[in-house]
Amino acid sequence: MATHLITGVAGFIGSSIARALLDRGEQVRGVDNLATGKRENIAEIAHSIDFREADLLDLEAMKLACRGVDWVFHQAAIPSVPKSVLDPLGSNQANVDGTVNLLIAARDAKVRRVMYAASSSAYGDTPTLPKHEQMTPNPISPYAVAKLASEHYMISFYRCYGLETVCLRYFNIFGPRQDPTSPYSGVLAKFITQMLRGEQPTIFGDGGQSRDFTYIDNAVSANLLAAQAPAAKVAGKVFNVATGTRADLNETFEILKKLTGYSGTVKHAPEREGDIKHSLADITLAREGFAYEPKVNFEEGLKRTVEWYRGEGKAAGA
Ligand code: UD2
Repeated sequence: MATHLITGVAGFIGSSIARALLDRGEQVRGVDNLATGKRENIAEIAHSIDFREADLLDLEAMKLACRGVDWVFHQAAIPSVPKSVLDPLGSNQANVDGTVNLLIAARDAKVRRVMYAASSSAYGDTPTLPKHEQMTPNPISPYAVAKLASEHYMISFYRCYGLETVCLRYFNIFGPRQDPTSPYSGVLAKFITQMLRGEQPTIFGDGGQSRDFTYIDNAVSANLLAAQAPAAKVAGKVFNVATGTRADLNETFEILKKLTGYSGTVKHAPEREGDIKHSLADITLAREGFAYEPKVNFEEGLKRTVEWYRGEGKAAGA
């Protein structure tokens, strides 16, 4: 049976991929240094996976983790624009040095394919919408630069060593288990939990900024499809993973008011450093490359996410 390695397995996206693979009866190994990942995300699957607490910066640990592995889903990262603005070195270490270590380990272990959690932030603030993969990247924040640098490493390892790599440029993934508790948490996880608690959320800027918010199930399915697609279609390539639609923060706040029952207002604070204004993906390449289709649209994704946080009592301030 094939073995799948997930880096960042205790994170929101990594743990979701793990559950999907287990549902298919696959064998899963996972590494996480628990810097941003949480054991509770893998609590109910802990007995079914080979979990190793390890840091990507530990090359020997990555070599051990890659031993006997066929597919790697590289989700481990410090995923935050503002955090990278405060600590560019830390962002680079986790998001670039860690990736290079993993790639060396995967190459030496003769892994069949590595799927990489790339980021829509690579496009930066270019005015053209939707963003398509042929556009010249224009990263703004250190985080965006680091995620883009790792894309280039992915492609380089395909070109130089023949290690099949696929870069999946995620567009603002959201859903159950996204950590709402850090000041750097994704906006939807923060807003939903705040509004469920009756607390006033803060919009940085005028709220006109828009995102191609993508429900987690879509990202999971993109990973599974990319792993199985013919190499000629995906290896050494970059694909947007999104829905091809966008919503701005003001309209999102209105939808969330209905879903959460929050009756208050929103407050405004200055725009964030390194922030980009609009983000929207062209998903044609992913459709052609591995038959990707967004399965869950934005509103349905919001509904499911609100219900999950409500059910988990996350809004109570975990
Ligand atoms: C970027 C990437 C995303 C992913 C993520 C890291 C883009 C377009 N997207 O997300 O794909 O890699 O980094 O996980 O670059 N905001 C508020 N109030 C809050 C929190 C956030 O107004 O309490 C705003 C924030 O200023 C921004 C928007 O909400 O304009 C989205 O912020 P985010 O941190 O959820 O994600 P973003 O777009 O930086």
